[in-house]
Amino acid sequence: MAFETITVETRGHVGVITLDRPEALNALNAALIVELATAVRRFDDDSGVGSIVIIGSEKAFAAGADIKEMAERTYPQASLDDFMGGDWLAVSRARKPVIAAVSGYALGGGCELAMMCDIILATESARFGLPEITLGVIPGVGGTQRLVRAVGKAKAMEMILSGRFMTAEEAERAGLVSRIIPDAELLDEAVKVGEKIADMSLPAVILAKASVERAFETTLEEGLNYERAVFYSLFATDDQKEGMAAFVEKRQARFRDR
Ligand code: DAK
Repeated sequence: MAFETITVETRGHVGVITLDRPEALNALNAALIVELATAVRRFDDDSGVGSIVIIGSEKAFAAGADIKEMAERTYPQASLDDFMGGDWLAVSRARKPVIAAVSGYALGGGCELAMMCDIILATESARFGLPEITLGVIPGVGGTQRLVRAVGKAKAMEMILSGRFMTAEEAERAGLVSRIIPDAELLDEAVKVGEKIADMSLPAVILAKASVERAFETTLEEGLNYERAVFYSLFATDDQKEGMAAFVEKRQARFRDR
């Protein structure tokens, strides 16, 4: 499938998806969401890929869902069509780690897309916001739930109720952003992080991600039980033997994802 709204490449063992609608600040229209979901699922299924990077342009990661496309929707249409269905959820359902590399605007659905990713790296120019309230609606694809978990109630409420944007520096301080990266190095650094992850044992990576996600879904006791069960299960992998033997033998581990 040839893509029209994104570009896709593989760098080493990292799948890189670039959102590519510069004329609309990468506004997420239906075509882009379908293509993004297709590319994410493809990388998730590709045994040569260990992690995925999603990046936009210097000016915008994504300025939200496409307002021009959404403007004429009616309530029955929005609810009956399931509003683009499961494709919006593809990133949050990826089993492999997904890194958002954010420069410029990450607004509305763009901010929600970044928050579906597992790690957000950002440049100083990054601006995060959920301005849906200024359009007479509210965030619709995770914003009210994920932002509060990432930055706490006070900041989430202010941003969602007033539409205020957060700078990269504030977002890093608040815990939304993992690190701030110089503009020119954003993609290379994101790929470097992705490559580092891809070098690890994939079963361990997938289960580590699933365990962290559990922390948001369950009680501490249940989460600890889940973590312990996963920890024990990894002793059934060859990669556990290799990882620990490599440490003892003072050499680099070579994981084979089994
Ligand atoms: N949609 C469509 N076009 C957009 C856009 C958007 N979100 N954002 C920017 N553009 C277009 C502009 O219309 C303009 O196009 P032309 O007029 O040149 O044709 C071009 O991109 C450049 O934008 P500006 O001229 O406005 O550029 P500025 O630098 O002056 O301003 C800005 C940049 C990002 C501050 C501004 O463009 C802006 O405020 N954009 C809208 C931000 C926003 O409100 N985003 C939230 C949208 S609501 C769901 C899934 C998703 C969602 C909900 C539910 N389900 C699956 C249930 C998500 C909803 C949203 O994201």
